[in-house]
Amino acid sequence: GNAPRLVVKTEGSLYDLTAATDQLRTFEDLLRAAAIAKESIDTIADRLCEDATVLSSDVLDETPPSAPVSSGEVWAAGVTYRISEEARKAESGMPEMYLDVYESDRPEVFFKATPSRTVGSDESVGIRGDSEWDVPEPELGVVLFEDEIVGYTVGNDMSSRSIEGENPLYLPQAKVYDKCCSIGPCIRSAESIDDPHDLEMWMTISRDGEVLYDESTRTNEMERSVEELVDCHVAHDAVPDVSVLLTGTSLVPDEGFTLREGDEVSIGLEEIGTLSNTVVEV
Ligand code: DO4
Ligand code: MG
Repeated sequence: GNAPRLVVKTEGSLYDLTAATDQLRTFEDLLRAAAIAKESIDTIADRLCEDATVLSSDVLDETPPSAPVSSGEVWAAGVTYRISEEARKAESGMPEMYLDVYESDRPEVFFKATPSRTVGSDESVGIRGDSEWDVPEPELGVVLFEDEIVGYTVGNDMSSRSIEGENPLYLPQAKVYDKCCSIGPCIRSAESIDDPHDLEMWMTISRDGEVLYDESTRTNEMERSVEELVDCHVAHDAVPDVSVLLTGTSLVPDEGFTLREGDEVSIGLEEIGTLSNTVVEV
């Protein structure tokens, strides 16, 4: 049916935790159960897997997972990779402000999306009908619970470069609109990732079966650490218990490229997974 189920993927198997205990239907439920038990999410999930139903690995192909965080807010950091700083300077009428933010102590952190504007893997992401130049932004997503990093996910900070380029004060319109954000396909627990600052990241964009963009990079190209971005995100602001912070785009298609309805965007992050979305005009 449409009721959410919580699934844990280990190296070998897939487990349905909702079958083990009807209390756990979302990732947020798992976070709260771990907090009450004063255990890590890995420890509690490992224990629950002993009583959980084992699922066939085909289940996730037949029923793609929805966005793995369904409450709270998504925020995003910007201009954290040199490639993003250069792209922004090129598109903007006010280029110097982007160099300032790349180099200054205070990073750029902005509000990105509510759950109502966020989609999961295999759902559609939006481009605005009043925008002429649109790109996906592949980003490492940090998942926070009560201001602590509990996991990582893959994010797509869909952006209108024409609207942002026209005037920086239009940034909220370039960034926040229907289906502007995608996260998924899963959350990888923080304790199971060796180093979030050294992961390969790649993106492909296909149109009518033809690959138009295919590039990769590593998160070690990021100018800032995830801890530094999180500290800035939660300072002086009571962010919701559960929130996702995207950490800035690491790949930017060439200037001549804009997304069109029907394009397929896939963003992969080593050790986490691949987030795939089809583009729709909103
Ligand atoms: O400064 C505008 C947004 C930057 C951004 O989203 C990024 O660098 O990823
Ligand atoms: Mg971005």
